Amino acid sequence: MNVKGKVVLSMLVVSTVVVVFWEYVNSPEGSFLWIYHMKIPEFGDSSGQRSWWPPSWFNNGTHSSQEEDTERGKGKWRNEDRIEELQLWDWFNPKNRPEVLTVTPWKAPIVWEGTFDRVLLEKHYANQKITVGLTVFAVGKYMDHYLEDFLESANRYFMVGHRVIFYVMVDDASRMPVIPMGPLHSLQVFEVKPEKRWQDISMMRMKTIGEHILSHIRHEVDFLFCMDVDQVFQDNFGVETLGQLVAQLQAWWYKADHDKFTYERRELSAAYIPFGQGDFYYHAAIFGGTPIRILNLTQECFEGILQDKNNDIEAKWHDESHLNKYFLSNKPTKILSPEYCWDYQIGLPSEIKNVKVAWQTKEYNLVRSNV
Ligand code: 5GW
Ligand code: MN
Repeated sequence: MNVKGKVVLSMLVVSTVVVVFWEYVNSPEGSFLWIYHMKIPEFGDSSGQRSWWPPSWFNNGTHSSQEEDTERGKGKWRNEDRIEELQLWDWFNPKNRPEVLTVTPWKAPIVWEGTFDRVLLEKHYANQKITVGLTVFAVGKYMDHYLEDFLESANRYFMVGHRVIFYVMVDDASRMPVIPMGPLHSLQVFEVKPEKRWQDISMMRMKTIGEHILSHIRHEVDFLFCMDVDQVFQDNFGVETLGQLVAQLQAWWYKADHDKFTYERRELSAAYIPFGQGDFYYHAAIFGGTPIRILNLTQECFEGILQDKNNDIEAKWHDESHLNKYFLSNKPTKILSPEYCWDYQIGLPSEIKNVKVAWQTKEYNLVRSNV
């Protein structure tokens, strides 16, 4: 090779190294994993949408995909590249809870009381001036029965000291209870069309959350949680729960054998998980992550729900079955212990040190008139 050739070759090598390094330092997870994620079909078309989304026969015309494509291209996602994450070992100490499983086989933390350094985490996220969103649906009698307790307690315990936006979806905004909000908290109320079948109320949350992320939530929050309304906060649900993709262990199943999990076991369903597979049984009452990851989750779950409807099958535990299927191939980057969503009907075993959210009693005879 002549001198000119050598110069060109070395310039190519140097620029490749610079580009790869730049991608590395700018990736939210500080690793090559993120680059890999960007290349898989999940986000690979860079449109943030799938061709089926939203299906024409379900589209109520709230947004145009063209417009969203351009906006995504401009990087208008509030969280994109903005939030720096701490190294796991700076804030997480699994050895403090030797009696429980604190790390998944894929090395994600399972957050139990005592495993995290709250002071350090608080300081870190306060510096980043984060905003956290929380979606909750209260349709029909669920509004009168649960919404006030849920929001009042969330106001007291959810992400205290950080900016919070509650996104409340109701069928009749005129019946919305008045709930005083803390100075950093705001409330946005949206009306949704009530579904006739209760299974559909629960499942259509996936579609509605996805639409709201696309049309506004992605500009407004860095992290988003989605919760059932039939529960109350009892202690701090803080920044230790934040992550790219966060799943909740179901209180009745965290000690059970995998093959006893109530996953969907019929092959015809999109939520099918064969025996011998599956990591944990996750609870659909709490999930969270960055808006872009939650968008993907809601879209994929809703796609599964639609596919099942076309095949005249409904998964055993509805949206929860599809969520469990999603987490099988999209591993959560953080898992919350059952202390974050506890059912006192179980009692209070010694490993449940501090209950952050408790299930409300299931008064189905009072609230499920539309069954
Ligand atoms: C109504 C009848 C049967 C099942 C669900 C409903 C229902 C659910 C409803 O009438 N209104 C409503 O807002 N929901 C939303 O879906 C609530 O946010 C509720 O927390 C969520 C899931 O339904 P859940 O809590 O009854 O389901 P499980 O799995 O906790 O029993
Ligand atoms: Mn519930």
